[in-house]
Amino acid sequence: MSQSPNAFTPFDLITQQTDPGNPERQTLISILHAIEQGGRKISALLQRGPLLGITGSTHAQNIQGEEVQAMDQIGQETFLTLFRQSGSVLGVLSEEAEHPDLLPVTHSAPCLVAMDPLDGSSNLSVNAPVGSIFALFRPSGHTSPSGESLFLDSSGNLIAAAYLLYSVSTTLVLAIGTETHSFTLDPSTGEYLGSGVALKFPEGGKIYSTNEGYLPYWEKSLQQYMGWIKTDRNPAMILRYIGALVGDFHRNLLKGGIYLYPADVKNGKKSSGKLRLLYEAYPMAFIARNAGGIATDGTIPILSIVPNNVHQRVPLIVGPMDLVREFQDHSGSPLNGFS
Ligand code: P6P
Repeated sequence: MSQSPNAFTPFDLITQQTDPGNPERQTLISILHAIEQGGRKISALLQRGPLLGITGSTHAQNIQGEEVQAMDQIGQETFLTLFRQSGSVLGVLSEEAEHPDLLPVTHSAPCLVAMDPLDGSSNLSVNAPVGSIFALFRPSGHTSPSGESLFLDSSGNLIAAAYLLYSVSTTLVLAIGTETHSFTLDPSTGEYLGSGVALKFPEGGKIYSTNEGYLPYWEKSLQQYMGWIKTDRNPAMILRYIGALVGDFHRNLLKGGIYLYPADVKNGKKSSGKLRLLYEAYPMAFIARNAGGIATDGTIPILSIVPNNVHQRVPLIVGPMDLVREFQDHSGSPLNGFS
């Protein structure tokens, strides 16, 4: 129970969206405690990041071939330790680790967690927003020879998603059941407090978020869409791009905007995109769906994509239904038949 009697907390949302007899309720509460605690620790560290010398690069590379920032490792160790201590997490798949970590559990209905512990960490050196992203899966129950097969078998059982946004304030967005809610960390009490009103994308937004530096490598239909939104569309759209998915997504969720990280085509070869399906695209798609939006890979809904490897990359188009439908219509694959 919150110290603020009228406050709505993430635990209230879990209680509202799960049945009392569901053993997963306690699991979700336990995992949420871990996410909240990790958010408090990382938020406090980032307030003093430059003074602690933790906003730079380690000059090492992760499994993705990307330069590892010091805070990537701190985020990885922080959340992995907290999930291990929770006794409610059967395994953790992370952007920062090649293989999933399988953990000892004490709860009767543990979950799997896929995470990007510190998304957009290259922003840290310039004091720009970063985030942590989580997808929670119900284990399939099949006997799995490896952590990878456990996650691939369970990828269809996404039951909750969340992100932490470390910016002017620290925000926790949690999607479970049919709702998505936002909570703000009060550093003086350590509580995450929300309004109790579910988030819904505003219709009629005019923000687009993408790295237009790659425009020359995009498919012609996409280049035409990018031209149309700035000229013939009424009103013309405006560009806002933070360079961290969580920051761009959160602004678009509140103001009405579309985020696009499409595949590019170089030397006639189409890439798979940059963002990872299980711990970036899936959670954002789940959060967006509960807020009246949708995520696609440019052709099909993200949530209908079955992964073939745990670090699989996909193109990501995500935002309110009206803007994603408009994108699909103007890039040659209308948004028909999407539930
Ligand atoms: P680019 C951060 O590295 C990230 O994965 C997302 O958070 C962000 O939206 C995107 O990549 C930024 O990529 O190529 O524009 O720097």
